[in-house]
Amino acid sequence: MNMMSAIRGRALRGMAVLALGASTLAVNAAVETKPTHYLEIEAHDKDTRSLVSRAGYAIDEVRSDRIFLLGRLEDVARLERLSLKVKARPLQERWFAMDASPEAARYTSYAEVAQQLKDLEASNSSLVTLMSLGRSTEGRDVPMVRISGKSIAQAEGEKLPVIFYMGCHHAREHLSVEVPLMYAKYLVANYATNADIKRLVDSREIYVAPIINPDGHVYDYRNGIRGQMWRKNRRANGDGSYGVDLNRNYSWGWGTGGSDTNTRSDVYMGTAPFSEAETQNVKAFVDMQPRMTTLLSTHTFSELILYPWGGTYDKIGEKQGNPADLPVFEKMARDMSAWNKYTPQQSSDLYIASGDTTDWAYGTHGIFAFTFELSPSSMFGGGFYPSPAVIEPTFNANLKPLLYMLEFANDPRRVLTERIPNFLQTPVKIGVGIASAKDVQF
Ligand code: 0X9
Ligand code: ZN
Repeated sequence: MNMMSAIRGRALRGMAVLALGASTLAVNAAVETKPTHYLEIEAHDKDTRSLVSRAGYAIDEVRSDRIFLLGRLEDVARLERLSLKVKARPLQERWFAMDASPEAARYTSYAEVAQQLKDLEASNSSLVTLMSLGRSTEGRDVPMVRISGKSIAQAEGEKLPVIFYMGCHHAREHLSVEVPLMYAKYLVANYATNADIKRLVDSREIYVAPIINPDGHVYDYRNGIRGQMWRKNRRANGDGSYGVDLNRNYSWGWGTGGSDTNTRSDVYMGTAPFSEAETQNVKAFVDMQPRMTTLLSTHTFSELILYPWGGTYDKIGEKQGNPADLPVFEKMARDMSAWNKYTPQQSSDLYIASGDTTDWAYGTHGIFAFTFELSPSSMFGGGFYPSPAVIEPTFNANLKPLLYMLEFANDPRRVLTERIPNFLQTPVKIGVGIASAKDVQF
């Protein structure tokens, strides 16, 4: 199938055909090993952090002298056997709270995301096409919008650059849904009145898929009550356990460290690279987009801008990749950090983790692929379920970084030689206010 017909084949007109999955609140009967404690581990360097990630733990928080992760009391002894110093704190109820009130902002459910993207298409059909990236393990569609002033045929004829924004590989990372969702709406809402947005939307093909892992999101999402603290997808592993870590299931360096063969681990890598429907969806789409130059996968939390490699300490170009790309990644990450004040770094400086989205996208396709770990900076500041009051400021802080990626998507190497254009140097009007006070002038 050629690319155009493949994309057309995936375009879905109307929510009647967007499968929302059978029972959205079904809870599986099998016993899950839920975390009970937040473990604090003394760790002064990346080797110590990688010792922990290689032992099959998802590290949730990194500080200069310690790390934190969700675990259970039995993990304390296990980690101590690796000669680590560990403290365990019982999880606090407030760390699970998905606050909501009728008046205040609240997190968006899967069905609402699908509906809002459908509405976006309905009221802006010349710019927006609702599609499905594919089906999830439990049969839900993965909603995605294509945003462009040009048709697919025109975009192909003009060889427009393609950029892909994805959210929610990890179920409990709800802010990672909100930012790409608000961004899609922002681009459409500002097209008619903002000449720079019009220029970019007319000269790029933009794809936004806010929930790559719908089953996990539905399982985790609770409006106004306790979330489930769930990370993985909802694959039944066949032994009573559920879930594969989608950010360990991509093929580049799959299974070479920082992921686990134990099905109960939060970083379970799956039975094979791309064993999961959700990562297959991303692969099938990206593989047929030769003009895709840039990609962002939003996650939470920690306030970081990460770039490859994550599966090895080697720098880009040292053994794999093009050495000329390293300064481009570094400059992009640094430029973007001026707006959101996040820390720019190579993924593996955090800890080794193999099989993530960005290593695959860059390694296989040369795509300038970034992971943003959005707010907050710590579990103690709200962790995976910060107050929904942070949704808007988090979007505001990240709007310019997202627009910057879009600006340079036609040739990311331009960041080395060209100034950041004026429209990114002044506050961006977002319709509901002015960009964050964190905003800086270059
Ligand atoms: O561990 C992950 O998958 C990401 N962090 S999260 O807390 N959202 O789970 C970070 C991935 C960055 N990649 C590597 N460190 N390799
Ligand atoms: Zn994540």
